This record gives sequence, structure tokens and C-alpha cells, in this order.
Amino acid sequence: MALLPILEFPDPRLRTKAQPVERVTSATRKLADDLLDTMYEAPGIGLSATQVDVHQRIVVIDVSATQDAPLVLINPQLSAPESTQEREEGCLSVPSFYEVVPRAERIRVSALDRDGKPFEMQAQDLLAVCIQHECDHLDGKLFVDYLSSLKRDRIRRRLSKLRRQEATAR
Ligand code: GNR
Ligand code: NI
Repeated sequence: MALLPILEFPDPRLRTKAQPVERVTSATRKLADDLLDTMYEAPGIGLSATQVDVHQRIVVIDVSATQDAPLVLINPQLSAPESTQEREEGCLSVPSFYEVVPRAERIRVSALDRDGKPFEMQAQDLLAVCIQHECDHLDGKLFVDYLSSLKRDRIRRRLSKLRRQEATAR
């Protein structure tokens, strides 16, 4: 069990495009397990390797109410986006800010699982949102990028202010 520090907006490392995993090894599985530990501890419903400064295409997700249905997606690829939904999103890299973002309502996903085995799934509703949110992270994209620059800059300023207050309170 290992908890990894999560990068926060506007850290430029969050803008890195992650590389495909060429071979799923014990190191890949260790990273997936550490991502799950970190996600559950946060707590969150998803986490990407990008957010812990590892630039490989790995994400973990658990949208279950009981937080006992971990999903590991390695080299995820989205297809067949259908319809749209607007849901309030948050992000562990943009703590304490929530905004509505437009996303596909249904998607198909192909990926490798924790054992490196290819699989496909369909997703809708919150799970579809979460997968799209995590895949964006792997491409260096954040949910705040869908907002107006006015809103994004306001979030950036408020987060910097919070960070400064934390620093001086220490
Ligand atoms: O914990 C999270 N909640 C969430 C809520 C709505 C849409 C997306 C998310 S993902 C987020 C965790 C996170 O930042 N993953 O990258
Ligand atoms: Ni996020």
C-alpha cells in the first residue's frame, strides 16, 4: 500500500501527454494498485497516472457507492460517443471546485486490464463521464479547460491563494 502525492492545477506537469504502456509488468500492476490506494484514500472515483507525475497511459476508476468495484484501464481508447450529458465534475487536481462539463452520454472503451489482457466495455452516465475525465488527463487535459477563461483564471487564482494561506499557516 502506497499513497502518492497528487499534482494540482496549474502545475505544468499535468499538461504532459502520457506514453502507451508497452508491456504490462509487475511494475505496472504496482502502479495501478498504488493509484487505487491513493484514489480510495482521497477519496475520489477516478485517478490517472498523470496526476501522480507518472506519464504512462494508466487510469483507475471506481464509481460504485460502496467503493469496492475497482477498474484498471491501461492504454484506454474511447470510441462511439453517443448523445451528450452535462454533469458537475470535480478533480483531485483542482480540489474544492466543481463545474458542469458537457460529455458524451455513452461511449465504448477498449483497454488492457491489470493483467495486460485486452477487453472492451460500454459505459454510460457517471462511469462514462469518469472515463472521459481520466482519458483527458492522459492527454494533459483538465475539466477546467472546458470552462470560460474567466472561470478558469478565477479557479487558478483562488487555488494559489489557498496554497499561500496553507504555506503561511504552517
Ligand atoms: O473524484 C472525482 N470525482 C469526479 C466527479 C465527477 C466527474 C469526474 C470525477 S473524477 C474525480 C477524481 C479525479 O480527479 N480523477 O482524475
Ligand atoms: Ni481529475
